[in-house]
Amino acid sequence: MKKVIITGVTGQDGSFMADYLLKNTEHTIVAGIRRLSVKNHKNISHLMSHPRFRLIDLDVADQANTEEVISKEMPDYFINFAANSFVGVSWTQPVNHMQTNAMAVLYQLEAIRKHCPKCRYYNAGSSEEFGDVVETPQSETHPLRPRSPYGVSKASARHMVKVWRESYKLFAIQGWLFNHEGTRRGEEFVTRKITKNVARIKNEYVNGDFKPLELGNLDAKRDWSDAQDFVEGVWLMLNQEEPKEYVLSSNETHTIREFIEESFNFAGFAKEQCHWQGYGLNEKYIHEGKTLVQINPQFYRPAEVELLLGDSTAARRDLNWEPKVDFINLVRKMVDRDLLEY
Ligand code: G4F
Repeated sequence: MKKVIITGVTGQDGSFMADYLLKNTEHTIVAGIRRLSVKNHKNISHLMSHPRFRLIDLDVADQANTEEVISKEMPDYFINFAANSFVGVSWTQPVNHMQTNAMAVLYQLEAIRKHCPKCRYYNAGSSEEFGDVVETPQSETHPLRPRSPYGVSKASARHMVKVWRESYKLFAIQGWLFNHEGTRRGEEFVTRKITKNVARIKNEYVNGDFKPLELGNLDAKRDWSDAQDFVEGVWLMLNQEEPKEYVLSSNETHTIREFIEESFNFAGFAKEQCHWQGYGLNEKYIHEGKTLVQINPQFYRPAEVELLLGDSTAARRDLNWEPKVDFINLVRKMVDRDLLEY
């Protein structure tokens, strides 16, 4: 029986990874949790009494705490999903992003090098590292051209992982994960913000009095997948013979506008009965004379990654991995859940 430390286990990816490993392996999961005065255990409440699941205090931004945990636990795997993952806030909290997303990785690599160099290490990388892209689709060979402090923090971590892997022969990798969503997605990310608000509007619409959903740039294109498919890809990446890094993506791209249309469509606001009206800041999505969506300039970013489209050919070939849920089914799954829970 092996031991896997997962950080960020209360978040979407960490909790899905814990579910996946408890179901598909015999390993013990040691889940690192940052101490908070108000607990945010919703995504792991179903695991609390599992005999192979244990919580420990771990603040990844604290070097002493990180080294103590790693030297005491001596894990076989360390999966770092703890991060500030919301790109939009990284302009107002850039230092915090560097500390949590980059310096924390350095603390982990150093502790693993000193105390358990056989431990297999995964850090969450991002397609945001590709930034203002110069080739489409983006594969493992695309240059790093980040457009946000978040992207810079992830690109910095990538360089550290590479240097520690090559200098100390660690099994340390950082995949490039394109956008991945699901029913545990945080409500500030655009997909969940849309599906939550679609559920709200669907319920309030009958009274005729509802506040439209407010968004920023509707023309950005993203390559969206299901987060549950991605945790499997990460685990396959961690269990190859040699430490190689891969892109995980759906290999399809869609605009925010398409995500909106499909979400409202599933909730009963048929695409054929809705239309877009106006341009730029005045653009609106209308159903029978009522505004469902409007623009709020506050949700625009100082710099935007306009287009992400992944090429995960290498992961599909070498890891025998492929996503099971496509764009339409991802939208349907998220809308269905939010309608049910509203
Ligand atoms: O959902 P988002 O906030 O995700 P973003 O910025 O693509 O980042 C996500 O994916 C990355 C992988 O590519 C991860 F590394 C990262 O941690 C995170 O999971 O925004 C998606 C797009 C952006 O272009 C944004 O400008 O949606 C646009 N958008 C338009 N209106 C909005 C809004 N985004 C948010 N969050 N809120 C809006 O109102």
